[in-house]
Amino acid sequence: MAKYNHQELEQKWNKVWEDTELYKTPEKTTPENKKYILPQLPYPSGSGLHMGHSEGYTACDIYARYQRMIGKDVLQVIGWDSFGLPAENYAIKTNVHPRVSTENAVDNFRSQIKALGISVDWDHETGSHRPDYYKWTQWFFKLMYKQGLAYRKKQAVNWCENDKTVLANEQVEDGKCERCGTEVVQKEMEQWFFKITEYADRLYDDLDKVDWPAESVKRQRDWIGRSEGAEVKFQVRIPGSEADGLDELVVFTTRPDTLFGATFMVIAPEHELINQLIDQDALENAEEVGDYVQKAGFKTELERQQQKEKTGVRLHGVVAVNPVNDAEIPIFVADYVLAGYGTGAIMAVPAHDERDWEFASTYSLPKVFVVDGEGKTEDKPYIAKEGGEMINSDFLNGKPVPEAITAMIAWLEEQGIGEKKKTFRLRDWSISRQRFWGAPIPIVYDPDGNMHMVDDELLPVELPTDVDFKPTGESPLNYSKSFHESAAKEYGKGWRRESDTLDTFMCSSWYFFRYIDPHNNEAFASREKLDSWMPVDFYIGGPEHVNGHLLYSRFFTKVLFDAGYINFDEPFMVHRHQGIVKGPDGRKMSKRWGNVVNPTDVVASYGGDTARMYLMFMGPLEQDKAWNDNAVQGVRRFVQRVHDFEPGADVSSQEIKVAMAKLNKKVSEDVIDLRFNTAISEFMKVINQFEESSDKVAVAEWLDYIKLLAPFAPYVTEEVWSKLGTEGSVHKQLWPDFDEKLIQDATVTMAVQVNGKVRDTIEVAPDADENTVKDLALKSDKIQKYLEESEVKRVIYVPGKILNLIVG
Ligand code: ANZ
Repeated sequence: MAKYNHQELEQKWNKVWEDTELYKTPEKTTPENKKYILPQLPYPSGSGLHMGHSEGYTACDIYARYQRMIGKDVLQVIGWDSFGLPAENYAIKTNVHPRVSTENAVDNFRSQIKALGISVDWDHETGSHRPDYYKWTQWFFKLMYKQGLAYRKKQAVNWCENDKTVLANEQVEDGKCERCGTEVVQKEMEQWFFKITEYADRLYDDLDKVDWPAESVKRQRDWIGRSEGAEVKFQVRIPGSEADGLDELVVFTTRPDTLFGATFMVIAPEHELINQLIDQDALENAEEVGDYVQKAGFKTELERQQQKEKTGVRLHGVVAVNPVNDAEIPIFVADYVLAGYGTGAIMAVPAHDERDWEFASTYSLPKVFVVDGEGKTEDKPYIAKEGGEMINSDFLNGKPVPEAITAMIAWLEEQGIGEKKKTFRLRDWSISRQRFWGAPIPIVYDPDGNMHMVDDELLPVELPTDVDFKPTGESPLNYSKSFHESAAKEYGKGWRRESDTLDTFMCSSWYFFRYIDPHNNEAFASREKLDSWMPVDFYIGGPEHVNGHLLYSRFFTKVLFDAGYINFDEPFMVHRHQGIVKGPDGRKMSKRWGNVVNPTDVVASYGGDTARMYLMFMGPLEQDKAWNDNAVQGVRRFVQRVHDFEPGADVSSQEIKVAMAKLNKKVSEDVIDLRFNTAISEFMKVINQFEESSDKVAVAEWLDYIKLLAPFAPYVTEEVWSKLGTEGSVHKQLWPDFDEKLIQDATVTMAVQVNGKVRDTIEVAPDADENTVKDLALKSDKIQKYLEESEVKRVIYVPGKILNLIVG
């Protein structure tokens, strides 16, 4: 027997598979038979594939290979999220142009992925930094614009001083840049935005349509942050004046039921009322207010939310009128109210809100309880909603809170001073970046500064080469001569291009559409292919993308749906996460701890089969787990044993047939549920049994074993398959069937009842007939005790479950 040499063996099969185009996607498919299976696209970094990638790709690949073997048409693709900050930062550090370093990284990634035996169709590969890809990224920008969903606005945006760029809210973690950890500051800048907020309601509701981890659905919903309540108008006036008042103050509240308890108002420092009152000369302490507003401007939103002490300044000279009781109540400006949420103004109900309570305590303002219920005391705010009942609230008195909310909204609407309202935490998505390594925004400006979309025939607007890509805070493209000259050539003298580039999250919001038709030059993908392959059936990726990429992709899909390009409005029907692979010391793999295990080294020393199987054997896919070198060697020995095993019987023994049927059932179920670790233990158990009695194992059963193992260990199974003189590739075989009867347990324990009460249990065959079971039951002394003087009148029998003797 040939010695197991993983290097030779794996290289050989990689070449054969490539030459025979083994993983080519079927030309045509049907909605019932298609399986679009996708691992999240990687960012090709200079340091190569890491364990997280390898884990996700392997899991996806096992699933895909299984689907092929049960006869599905599988599309599995990997491409590159190859624009963006990391490539640029790497380029800045090493002084290699991002175009060069990115292509190198891509080549490296591709060969590393191939060495893991991942069965993707490389004809479908694409990368977001390639002009034939970003032509369509630019087309999507235009689509957003045409749909009224792209706009330019001067706004305070998140700014990272280190990376010298704007960041989306999703790219800020705890007030810091997610890439480099620098404290993010707010900066007023003209930016491009997508109106993702217009889709907030649908993005929230349609999560009902998908099969994602419950925790991720919740996190995305929390991020969208839908709040249901009411907007209420308060009149603002000079105290005691009869006139209708100066202005109106509109607040958003989730608790309109507590209106009778609103004893003061608070507005955000940025609220427009302040300037209006100053203009109208109505503010008595304009200077003091101005100072406070200025100071608040130095704080980040996070600081404002987290600060313990509530500060504020009363607006002297004006009051607000509570519409339910005409009470004149003071108005404060305070920075615990945020400008960007709701209306930037609140009615404060100190008796039932923590922050308002603290503020009222500091400024000695009245606290009026309007909800009563269990646990209410006078020395702290009473927060309960469920179970509370209204007091001190006129027409609401005695009503439970939910009913009071509805009644109050009805009253406000009747009076024309308020309405039911939903508010969202989600903000519009800022998509322009002052960086080089991204897709140019397809906009030109005429000599008068008016903006025009670049015509479709002139796409892509290509990234120029005559640019110093180092960041300065201004867009590097501003200084490219060729970039702007090409606009003048196309449109006329004095025309210039937009110099900002697009956020890379825009590139990755639609890549799964491109994968199905990556070489199409007429459309981002043909309608025919969209209709037959989309949506993605199975998507694997990291949980860190829930509030960014996954939300943006859903948004893009809905926009395409609304514009009539596709007939579905959710991109990823089933989504699963992989956990984190930690270092052997249990810490996160990092250069800093010197605990990085490189997948490529594992492939070199042990082989792709071992790397794959060990990654899956470590534990449940979605859990975090630590690397263990000894266990890798154990898996490697298993692969070797598969390679070396020789069946010795003409016909397998019954025992072996039963073991195989059980293995088949277990593996088939585990693959679907992604419980690869338990499937692998079962393979190990069965090979032990085989080795102990190889003279009882026939080639037929052994080949079934090999087929079942093929998705996990594609190389060694192909080798064994070819050695046993069978035709074609093991990866083209159909998943073996098994006989259910073989694995039914020989007997089941059945309860025997007398008049409905369990009196004994007996062991019977699961499909035994009624008479056999009854005779057996009647032999039991325990049962006889209850039958003494009576006879069996009727028998209720559910095979495998119960026997009930009705006596009387
Ligand atoms: C009166 C009230 C009474 C409130 C009560 C709460 C409890 P969520 O659920 O997070 O949406 N609020 C509204 N706009 C705000 C802003 N810009 N900055 C800070 N706070 C703001 O919270 C909605 C509640 O947060 C609103 O309901 C409002 O306070 C406050 F017993 O109004 B409430």
